[in-house]
Amino acid sequence: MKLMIINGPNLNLLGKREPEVYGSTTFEDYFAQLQQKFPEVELEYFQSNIEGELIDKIQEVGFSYDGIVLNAAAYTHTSVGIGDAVKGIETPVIEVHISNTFKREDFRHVSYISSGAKGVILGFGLQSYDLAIQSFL
Ligand code: CA2
Repeated sequence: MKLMIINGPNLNLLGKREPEVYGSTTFEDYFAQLQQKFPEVELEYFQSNIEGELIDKIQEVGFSYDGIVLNAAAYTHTSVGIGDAVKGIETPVIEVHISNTFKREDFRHVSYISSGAKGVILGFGLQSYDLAIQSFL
């Protein structure tokens, strides 16, 4: 089972800024915990602040990996390009969000990813990623 976690813009700041919204754990530390928790899964992680790089990665893994766990962050609410990429690949995508975007500003209630995703998990903190991985097992 080969899964790729893809994180979008500013998620490299996790654990370093706004801990009241996003918690105080860095994604690198959390990723190490996930690798320990799911030793049977070949788990990889990619983060970029650049829309085109996220699309390139989705296309690169989207015909060979068993699953993608995608937090497109702010691009979730703006990017037709990432939404199209998710629809254009074969690998199933689970959309995840750390926060419950429906409890937040109206612009976060729109997702260009959800209609192409296999499922959506949001609002469980970093555990949203854990739940998304479990959904593939
Ligand atoms: O809740 C989520 O996972 C989001 O995808 C996070 C995005 C936000 O734009 C989405 O609406 C919901 C923001 C990620 C920014 O992460 C930061 C982490 C620490 C400090 C500052 C930003």
